Amino acid sequence: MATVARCSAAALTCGASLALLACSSAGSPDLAGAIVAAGSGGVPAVSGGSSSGGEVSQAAVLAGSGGSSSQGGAGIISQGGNSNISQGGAGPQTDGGGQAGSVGVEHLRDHCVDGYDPELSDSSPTMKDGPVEFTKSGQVDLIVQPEALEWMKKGVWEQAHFQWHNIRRCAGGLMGATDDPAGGGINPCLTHPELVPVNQEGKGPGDGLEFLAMHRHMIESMKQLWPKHAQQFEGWQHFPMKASDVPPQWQAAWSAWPANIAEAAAKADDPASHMKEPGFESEGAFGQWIQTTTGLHGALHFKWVRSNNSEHGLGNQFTNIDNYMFWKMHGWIDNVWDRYRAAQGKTPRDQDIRDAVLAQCRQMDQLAVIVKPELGGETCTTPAPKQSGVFAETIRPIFESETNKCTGCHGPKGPSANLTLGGGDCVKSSDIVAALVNKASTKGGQFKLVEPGNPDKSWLYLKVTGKAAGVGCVQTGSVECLTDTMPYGIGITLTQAEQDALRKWIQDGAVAPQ
Ligand SMILES: [Cu+2]
Repeated sequence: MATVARCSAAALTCGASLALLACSSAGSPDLAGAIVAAGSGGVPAVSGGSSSGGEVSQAAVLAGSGGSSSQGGAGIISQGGNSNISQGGAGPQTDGGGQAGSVGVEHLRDHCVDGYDPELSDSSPTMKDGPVEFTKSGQVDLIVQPEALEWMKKGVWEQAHFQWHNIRRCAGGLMGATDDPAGGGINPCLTHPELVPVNQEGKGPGDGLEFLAMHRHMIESMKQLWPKHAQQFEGWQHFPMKASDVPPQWQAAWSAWPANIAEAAAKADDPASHMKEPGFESEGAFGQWIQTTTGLHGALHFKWVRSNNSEHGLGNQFTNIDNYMFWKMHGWIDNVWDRYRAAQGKTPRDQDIRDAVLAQCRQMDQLAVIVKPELGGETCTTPAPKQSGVFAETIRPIFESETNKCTGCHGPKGPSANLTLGGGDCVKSSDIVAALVNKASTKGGQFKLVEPGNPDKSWLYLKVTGKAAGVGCVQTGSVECLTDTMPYGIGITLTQAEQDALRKWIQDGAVAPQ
């Protein structure tokens, strides 16, 4: 569990820096009404460019999960009023915007801590419950409502979710990491090694717990955004064992589970009776047991795959969160996790789990910003006061220069290594310095980020001058050594004069700006 604790601590640091940002909904596109042009049926134009045809219609009847959708009305998913996508509107790190009456009102909100406000569409009469039928190649698949789909696409949740799994495959594993364009076309294994978890997929209870916590974060978020339509994201209470447990569209394809899956599922449904068995040693072990050891997770994904309609399919790793059954099956995993905790006398709201979920929220946000940098863009409306002094006038511009681009990754939102070096008017220079001076590095062993008077022991200086590998960095506590030169994968970009300026500022005491 050491890794999880470390992860949480790092996440809280990041949270502190995020909380400094004043987010305003003024710049956010109004999601209400932007999403669905409801009306006659037809071929959807799904935003995000992933659709290549296929028909979307509201599913008529639900089964196995309660509730019923309204009839008929097919919807056309469109880009609608989301004209200002570069503002990042509903991105994972803003609060989604669009609250009535709050336009222009500044507020601080950290969705990983405070949760999301409901979307306006939650109260809209056009928003429906239950699944939407997506038909292609004569095969019907079930997806979430267009309002939810649109929100996820704007925040690049499909890619962020994929990347969350991807960085757990950097060292190989079932699938192997990829920079497939469908997943955002990035490979954080190479570009953001600081995000690569020690716990690789299936390699232990640490990964098992992160797996549970990450999907809980996603489920909780969707329920916060659409509390009146939360049923859509509600998991099965019990593992579906017969055709009538699943929506009608899937009943004809029903077949019995393999014996080993049925047996494991029955155990998972009743963890209290199996607490002494292998796989039940800890929550993380339980998560791993569900995700990999027993094959339960994979069997659930595979069960609702259509052979010629993978566009939003449960077998499509890039888009599977679009699928209605994704939320049913992951919701079931989430439910049995709570049952496991209850068997230990714990509750879903205990601090350890809140921390674990928070850490995964942060990580998914960071990945989303890497996929779509605009999401990390400027959203504050109150610029920080202008400051003077060597740091503000000479050093910070080095980090923000078009050549060095340090703040492209170490910006105000979701910064790499939780380190913000500037990046826009809303970042206060003295805050940057405060987060550097005498502060421990996250991947620099025994070194501080900046040790006043001592540039040769200042990790920031060592990293940008290519000297980090030669100074005897040793893992200190949980702080490993990542000695690559920054910018990562490029090598030294600071000119000699810039390096000298940074050196002198540190030598002179790393004085904070006024
Ligand atoms: Cu997943």
